[in-house]
Amino acid sequence: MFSKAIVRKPGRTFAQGITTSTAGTPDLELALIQHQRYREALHACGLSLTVLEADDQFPDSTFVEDTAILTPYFAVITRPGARSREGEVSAMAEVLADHIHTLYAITAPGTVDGGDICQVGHHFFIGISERTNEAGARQLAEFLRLAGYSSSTIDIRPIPGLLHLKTGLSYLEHQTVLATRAMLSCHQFAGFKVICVPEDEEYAANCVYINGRVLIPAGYPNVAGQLTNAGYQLVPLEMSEFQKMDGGLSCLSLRF
Ligand code: CIR
Repeated sequence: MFSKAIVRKPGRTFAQGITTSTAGTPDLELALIQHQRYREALHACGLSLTVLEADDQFPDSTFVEDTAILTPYFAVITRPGARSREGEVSAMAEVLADHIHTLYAITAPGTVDGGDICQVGHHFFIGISERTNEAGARQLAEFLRLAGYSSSTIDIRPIPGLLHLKTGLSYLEHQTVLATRAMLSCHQFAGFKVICVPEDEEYAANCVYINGRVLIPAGYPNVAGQLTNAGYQLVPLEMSEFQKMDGGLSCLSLRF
C-alpha cells in the first residue's frame, strides 16, 4: 500500500523538454488541467500529496519519477541520463529528506532514470537504456541488495521506440505484468500472468497500480477491456499533452 506521492506541476518551459514525439507542441493550459485530474486520481486512491510548484529551469521536471527510486527504507537519488535533466535531482533530494531518513545517490559514471526501474515485490527489474547505464544499474543493485532486495537487468536498447523500461512494461501486482509484444519477446516473465498490449495501443503499456486501482491513459479500449476482464478497477486519465513530451502516467509521480 502507498500512502504518499510527490508530483511537480508542468511549467512555462514544458514544451522545451526532450521529446521524440511528432504529435505537436503541448498546450500548457491543457497539460495543467490533465495534471490536476492526475492529482485528483492519486488523492482518490488514498494518497496524500506533496505538490511542488513548477520549475521553469527544468522543462522535464514534471516527470518526477525519473529523479528517485523509493522504498520504505531508503531513497536513491538518481543521476538522470539526459544532461538537461541532471539538475532536477538536488531539489528532489531536499524534498525527500523530509520524508525518508536514508538517502543514497547514483554517482558518475553511473546514470539511472527512475522510469527504467520496475519493482515487483522484493525484486527490481532495472532497464538498461539510453538513459540508464550498466554502471548506474550496478550501483542501484548494490543499494537494493543491502536492504535485502534482489534485482536483475533487462536490456531494452534493442527495442525500437522505447524510452524507458516502464514505457513498455507495468507491474500490476497479483503476479501480473502488462507489457508490449516487443518487451515480452525480449524478456521471459516466467511465473507471471502476462497481459499483452497490442501494437496500436502501446502507450497504454505504462499504467500505474495504486492501492487496488489502476491508472490507465484514456482512449485505449483493448487494454482497458483486458484489464477490466482481469478484475482491475480502472481510473482512465487524459494524457495527450504529456504524451507529446514522451511522458506516461508513472513518470508524473513518486509514490511511496
Ligand atoms: C524525457 O525525455 O526525459 C522526458 N521528456 C520524458 C520522461 C518520461 N519519464 C518516464 O517515462 N519515466
